[in-house]
Amino acid sequence: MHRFEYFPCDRAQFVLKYISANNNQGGYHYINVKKTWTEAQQYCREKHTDLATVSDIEGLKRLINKSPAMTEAWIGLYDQTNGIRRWYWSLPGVEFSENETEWNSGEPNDRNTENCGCILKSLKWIDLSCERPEHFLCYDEKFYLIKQEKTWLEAQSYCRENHTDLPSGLDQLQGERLKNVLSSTGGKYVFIGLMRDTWRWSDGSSFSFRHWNKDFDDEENKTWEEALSYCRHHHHDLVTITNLEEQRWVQEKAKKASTPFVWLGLRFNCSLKFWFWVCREAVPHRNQSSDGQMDDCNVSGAMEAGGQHLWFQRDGGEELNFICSMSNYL
Ligand SMILES: [Ca+2]
Repeated sequence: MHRFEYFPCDRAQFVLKYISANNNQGGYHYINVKKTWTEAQQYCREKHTDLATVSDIEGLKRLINKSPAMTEAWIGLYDQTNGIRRWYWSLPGVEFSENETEWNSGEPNDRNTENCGCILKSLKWIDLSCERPEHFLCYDEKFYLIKQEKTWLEAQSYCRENHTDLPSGLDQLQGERLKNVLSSTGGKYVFIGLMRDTWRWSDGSSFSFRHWNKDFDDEENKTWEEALSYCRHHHHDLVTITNLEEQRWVQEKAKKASTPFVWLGLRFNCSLKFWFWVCREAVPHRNQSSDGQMDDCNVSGAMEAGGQHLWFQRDGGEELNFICSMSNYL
């Protein structure tokens, strides 16, 4: 039963659960307690080994099987605050080595942040923006040149679903066979399994395994007002929910969010003290309510990405994923 209600923000703080790994047994232990990431890390280090490290897709499956009740849970992956980036190969088990690289001259030059790698016909590598859609190579014993433009993350998913992975390591990325495959690129850049990021595992292991949700990315995090404006510009509006069918549609989308909540087109009028759904015909404007009174609060409604997908009151300045409605009926 999906109740239409909201809770104050302080009840929504710790919706995440966490998993700790026992490295001796190579297993995972699902802890059904709500804590912040730092508290969870401390707990795991005291009572087990550390927060869970996931080294490959098989490990991910074991982790998920071990915690059937889980909707979302902390793992040991964290973004370093000082942001030192490090190169990785996409294929689990292949370690990146500075001594085994084939950078083109002047590369990697990191122009406007270039965290992914491409290969040229000459078999030399360049760094390139991960968001820039390019053709790409997949590998499983042989090469597959995929002439579809995808971002690096999309390319990685494609290769993992259809082959093994993006080609990784100098051993794979050399030889006449590769040269022959690349001869038909028409001079386009081709993504390979090279990426760098600032993420690290809590237990210090250097696994390159990442499994980011690609339906939402950082660029999709917006304040409520930015989200409203984005949806109105690119789609129809921020999503509204007026019946159970719409709730179900939105909660399926929300499950894929990278933030714990997703913005809905739900707004609170602070001076008149009521919630309302925004619609294009009645444009709400913060700081000015319908009777002209100043309205200095910035409170909007968001659905929790996991759990029962209840709605919560959130500060509109928070940067969250959001869901746009595509047409008039949603
Ligand atoms: Ca470059």
